[in-house]
Amino acid sequence: MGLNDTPRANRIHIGLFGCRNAGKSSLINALTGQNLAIVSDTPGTTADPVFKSMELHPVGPVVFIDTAGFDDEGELGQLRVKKTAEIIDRTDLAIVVIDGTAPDPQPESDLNPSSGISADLNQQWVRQLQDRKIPVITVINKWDRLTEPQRDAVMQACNASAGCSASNISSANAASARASRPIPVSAVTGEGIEALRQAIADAVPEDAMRERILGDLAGSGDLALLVMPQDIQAPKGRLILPQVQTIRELLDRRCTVVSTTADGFSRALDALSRDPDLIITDSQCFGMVYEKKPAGTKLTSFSILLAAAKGDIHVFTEGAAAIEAAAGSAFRNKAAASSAAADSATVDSAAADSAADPAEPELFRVLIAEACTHVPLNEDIGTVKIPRLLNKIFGDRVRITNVRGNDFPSVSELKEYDLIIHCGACMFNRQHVMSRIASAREAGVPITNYGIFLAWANGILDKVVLP
Ligand SMILES: Nc1nc2c(ncn2[C@@H]2O[C@H](COP(=O)(O)OP(=O)(O)OP(=O)(O)O)[C@@H](O)[C@H]2O)c(=O)[nH]1
Ligand SMILES: [Mg+2]
Repeated sequence: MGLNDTPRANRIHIGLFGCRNAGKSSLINALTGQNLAIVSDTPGTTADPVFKSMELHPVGPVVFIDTAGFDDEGELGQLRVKKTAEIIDRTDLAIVVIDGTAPDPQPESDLNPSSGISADLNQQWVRQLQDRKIPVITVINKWDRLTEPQRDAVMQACNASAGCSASNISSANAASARASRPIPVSAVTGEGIEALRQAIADAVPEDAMRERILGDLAGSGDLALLVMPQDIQAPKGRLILPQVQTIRELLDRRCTVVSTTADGFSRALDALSRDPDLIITDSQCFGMVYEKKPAGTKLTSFSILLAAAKGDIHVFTEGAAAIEAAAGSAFRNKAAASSAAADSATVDSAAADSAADPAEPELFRVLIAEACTHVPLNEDIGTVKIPRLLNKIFGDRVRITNVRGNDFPSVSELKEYDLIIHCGACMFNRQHVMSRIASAREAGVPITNYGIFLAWANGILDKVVLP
């Protein structure tokens, strides 16, 4: 990725689903005007999901996800279908591609070489996607190969089948009506591709890209002080993405932006001729910044901003409240008192011991999920700092499991946990995090994230502003 490129996590994720040979890869090539995806008449050409980032006029930065056919067979085929199904979790908008030359069961028709199996599958997938509240556009491909009467028959069959209507398109009514009809296209001649592009623009969910990170927290003329992280996870020579995005948005809003590190915080305050309107801090020095900040200055953290942009801030704060309930306020206060010590290497085992309360449940099982797949660092938040804080709160009653990247337990496996703590997910798109939140809710397990947990553990969650 070049320095000026939109990161993948900030792009609308458009998943293409359909049977093998329906023309999914050809359609991506037609939409992008480039030969990006491998096309062949051998069914099963696309094996693993393939991501293609591009600027799609008039939508903006998108990433197309080309998938293996959902009718794939055999042991390997089933594994490929599983991979395709996993893509649903991160799909903001789905295109279901139907092969117009093998569309719908019509036993008498010569249009039906595939005996209707794929039509049922198409409907199943459309329904599955719609159940997940994902807007679906249905496309009838290979239109160029059909005669006029065949076109009418295929269109009728598709309209008649409930699976062919994209009823959950959330845009304006006219756009909805337009999008609810299957769109005939030819990936080979380009017919219908412009109409498909427009349908995509109409169907993109409004909250797929919560461009505004700051909500109502900052306005024109405000003075914002940013307290940047200084830990070893910061990449050498650059800033991490949430900070870059925050600075950009503050500048777009005509704010004055001043940056400091934690150890320069007091010096930065002294250097200003007035109190800042807003301080955005690295969550790891929350406590110190809260203590020292001017009374009238609003305080929030990068992680809280990201949690709101990349998930559901209210669910996350409820998740923190669930720890409160499990731990009791006495533990919370203990954690707050020892928050400064949380960064030091020594665990106060006396405090941990005294935190054990026979009235509390035996074990508190916590899943810590990290989006990044980087090798854990010495002072890693997910594997060192948060476990240390949990030990302070729950003593040896806490059981912690760490997962990374795409390894996230199924709903039934999630039931094994009392709490999920997710990272800020700067590498994921919002839909991906929302899918995990939905799984957690289905399993009945509270979910929170790093920033909200740290704010809670430091006892100041109720003292920060939420976007
Ligand atoms: N005539 C015609 N042929 C098409 C069209 N779209 C795709 N094809 C052909 O159909 C075959 C399959 O196309 P692909 O794009 O590889 O299909 P796919 O859905 O990606 O297939 P898998 O990767 O195997 O799942 C190729 O031979 C394409 O040239 C179309 O609109 N018209
Ligand atoms: Mg393909």
